[in-house]
Amino acid sequence: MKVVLSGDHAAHFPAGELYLGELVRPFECPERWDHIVAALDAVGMDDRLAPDPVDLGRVGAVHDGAYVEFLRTFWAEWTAAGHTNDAIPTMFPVRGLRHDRVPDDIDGRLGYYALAAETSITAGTWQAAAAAAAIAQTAQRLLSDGEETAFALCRPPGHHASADQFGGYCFLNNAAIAAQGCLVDGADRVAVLDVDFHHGNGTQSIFWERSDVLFASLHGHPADAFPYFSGWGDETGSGAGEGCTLNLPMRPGTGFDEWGAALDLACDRISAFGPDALVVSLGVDTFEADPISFFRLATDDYPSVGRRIGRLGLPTLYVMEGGYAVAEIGTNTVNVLRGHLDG
Ligand code: 6XA
Ligand code: ZN
Repeated sequence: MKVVLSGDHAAHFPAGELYLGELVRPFECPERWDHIVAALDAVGMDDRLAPDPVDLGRVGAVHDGAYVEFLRTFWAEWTAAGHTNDAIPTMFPVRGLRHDRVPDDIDGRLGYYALAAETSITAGTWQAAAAAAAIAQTAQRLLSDGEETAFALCRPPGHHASADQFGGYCFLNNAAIAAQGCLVDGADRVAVLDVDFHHGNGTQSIFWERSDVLFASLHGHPADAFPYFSGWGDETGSGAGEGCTLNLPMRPGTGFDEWGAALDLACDRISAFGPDALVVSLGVDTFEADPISFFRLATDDYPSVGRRIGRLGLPTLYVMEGGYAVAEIGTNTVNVLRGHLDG
């Protein structure tokens, strides 16, 4: 399996994450990447390549152009306004407020384009986010050119980013960019399987009305877990996309028996959809020792995750999302990939 990766990820490491009323060291930290690379090394998965430059035209097929421009120019505008510290959004266009006016003020625009306040923006955020999107694009092209599998080692992750909002550690939706790229490069239908602990609200919203992309997600129930305001089972898509969204939320303490059964259900739905390619939003924050999540998957469960996904027999692109048990993130991630390859 080819692995696409870039050292540019390290440019994104804000000083703090707003977490339960405190500024803490971000859970989404650069060492996550180091541990994954070390685990790939340990099993000899060394077929690696750097991404081609990001294709912003294609990014614009899933993101709002003004939002991408906001991300690209944010740090210059923020510092021009006299700020030297990282930026944290504090005011949002919530219930009862207008969504149709984009503020001029940079702090106002920060809130307009944000869905949550835990995700700080720092000097290198755009460099890293653009590189992550480029990684997804390059890995997608490998798949479209005939590779059976590929791993896009993206950081920062992407699945919470909607067409025009960042948050949940995400800026550009790497998985959605890849899924859309598959369609542009010849696929008629693509499935996105999101096995990260958190609901991929951004991916869901991007493809909500689309019949050419199936979005299936296993995640912590939104009554109990971030992002709280999407991911219920009754969210099934709308318009042409009605029935093309499948949400399987699960409660605190869910272990592999129940989670694996939900995965099988999602895989059955994917088979029935008949896609030409599969994009997997691969988070391993389902792990029992994850510091911010509440499922109970064990390291030894992850090969079975990859095996079950591999049994679909589809060209499959794994796109890295979350996972914050840093010491184990590499082994857990590689276990999924190896499970897929070993069948
Ligand atoms: C904020 C939690 C953000 C979760 C990000 C994540 N308190 N998404 O892992 O998959
Ligand atoms: Zn997650």
